[in-house]
Amino acid sequence: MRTQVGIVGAGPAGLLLSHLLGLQGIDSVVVEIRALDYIMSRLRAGVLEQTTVDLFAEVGLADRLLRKGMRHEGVELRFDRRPHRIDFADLTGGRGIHVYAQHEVVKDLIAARQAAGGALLFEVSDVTVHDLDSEKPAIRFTDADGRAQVLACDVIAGCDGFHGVCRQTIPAGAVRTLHREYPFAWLGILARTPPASDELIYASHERGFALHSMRTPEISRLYLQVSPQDELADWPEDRIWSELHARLESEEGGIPDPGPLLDVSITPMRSFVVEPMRYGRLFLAGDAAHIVPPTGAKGLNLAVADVAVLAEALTDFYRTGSTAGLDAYSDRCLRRVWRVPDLSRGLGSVVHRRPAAGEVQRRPRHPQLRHTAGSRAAPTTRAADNTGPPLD
Ligand code: RFL
Ligand code: PHB
Repeated sequence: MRTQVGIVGAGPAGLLLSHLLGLQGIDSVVVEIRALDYIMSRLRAGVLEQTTVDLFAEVGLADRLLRKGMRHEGVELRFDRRPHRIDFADLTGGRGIHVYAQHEVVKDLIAARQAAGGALLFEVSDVTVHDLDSEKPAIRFTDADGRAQVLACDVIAGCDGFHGVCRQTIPAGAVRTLHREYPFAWLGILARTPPASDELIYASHERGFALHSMRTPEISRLYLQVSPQDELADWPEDRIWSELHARLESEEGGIPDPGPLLDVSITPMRSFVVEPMRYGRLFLAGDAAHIVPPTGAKGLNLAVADVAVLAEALTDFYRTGSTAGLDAYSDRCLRRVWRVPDLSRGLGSVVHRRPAAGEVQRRPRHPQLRHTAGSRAAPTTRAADNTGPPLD
C-alpha cells in the first residue's frame, strides 16, 4: 500500500487532518486500533472555542454543529456562594464558545471522510512506524482481517493520542518532554438531568473544585475534583449528588436535580508537552504531543489548531517542494500550547483545593478569583483565552 500522508489515529486530530488534506487533493490513509462504533461514542470534550468553530465552518464541517451545538456568550465563576459572570461576547467583540460533544465532532468528521471516499482503516493492530529519518517512512500494521500490511508514505502524522506508539518510537534524547502530574483527578459524570444553568459554572469551594457543563438541554456533564487515589467504588451515586450540591450551592440556585447517571469516570490531571513535535518525517499532533489539564477546555481545540498548521505546511510542501512550513510546524504549534492558561498561569492551582497543604494554601484563592471577576482587564484576558486566539 502507498499514500502521501499516513495518519496514525482516528481521533479529532487524525480525522480533521485527513479532511483538510483531502480538500487540497492530498491523499492520506488513517489507521485506527479501535472499532468505528467505539470512537463514535467515546465520551470526551465538550467545549469548542470560537476559533475552532470558525475553522469548521470554513471547511464545510459545521452544519450539524451550528444546528445542534449550544452557543454560549459567557461563563460563571462561582465562589463565596455567589455567581460572577464573565461576558465573553462583551469582552471580545462578539466571540463565544460552543458546547458540542467531541464524539459528535468525530461523527461529523467520519461522515465527511466517508462521503469523500477517504481511506479509514479501523480495528487494525500491531501498529509500528519505521524509517522516520528517511524520505520514505512506513507504517506497518495488521489489518482487521489479520493480514500484515506495509503502508509506504512521504510523511507520517502521529495523531494517536497520549498512549499512542508514534511518540514512543522517537529515539530517547531526540526530543525534550515536560511532564507534570497534579495532586488531583477529575470525576466526570454524565447524567440525564437538565442543566441548571444556561452557561458553564466553574465553582471554587473549600471542599474542592466543581464544574457544571452540559451536552444537551436534557443531559448535564458534571465534574468534581477528587483525589488521584480515588476509585469509582469511592463515589456511589448519593455521594456524587451530595458533593455536587455542597460545592455548587449558591444563594441563587443553579444546582441540577439528581437524575440517572449515564457514565462516571476518573481522569488523572496532568500536563505533558513534547518539544519539538517532530522527528524526521514524523509529525506529532494533538494529545500525542501535548496534554493540558481539562480546566481550560483546550485539548481538542489545540489538536484542531495543530492539524490546521500541519495541513497548510503539507499543502505548501506538495505544491512547491518547500519544507519551510514543515520546519516551522513545531514552533508555531507550541507557541499556542504555551499560551494555555493552565500551563502558563497555573489556573489549575487557583481553583483546585490543594490537599495536604497548610491552612493558608488550602483556602480557595478567592482574592485571585475576585480579581478575575472584578476588574475589566483580567476577565478580558480570560474571555480571549476561552474563545481562542486566532490561528496565526
Ligand atoms: P485522541 O482523541 O486521543 O485520539 C487518538 C486516537 O488514536 C488511536 N490510537 C491508535 N491508532 C492506531 N495505532 C495506535 N497504536 C493507536 N493508539 C491510539 C486512539 O484509539 C484514538 O482514536 O487524540 P486527539 O485526536 O489528539 O484529540 C485530542 C482530544 O481527544 C483531547 O485533547 C480532548 O478530549 C481533551 N478534553 C477537552 N478538550 C477540549 O478542547 N475541550 C474540553 O471541554 C475537553 N474536556 C477533555 C475534556 C479530555 C477529557 N479526558 C477524558 C481526558 C474532558 C475530559 C474528561
Ligand atoms: C466539558 O463539558 O466536558 C468540559 C467543559 C469545560 C471544561 C472541561 C470540560 O473546562
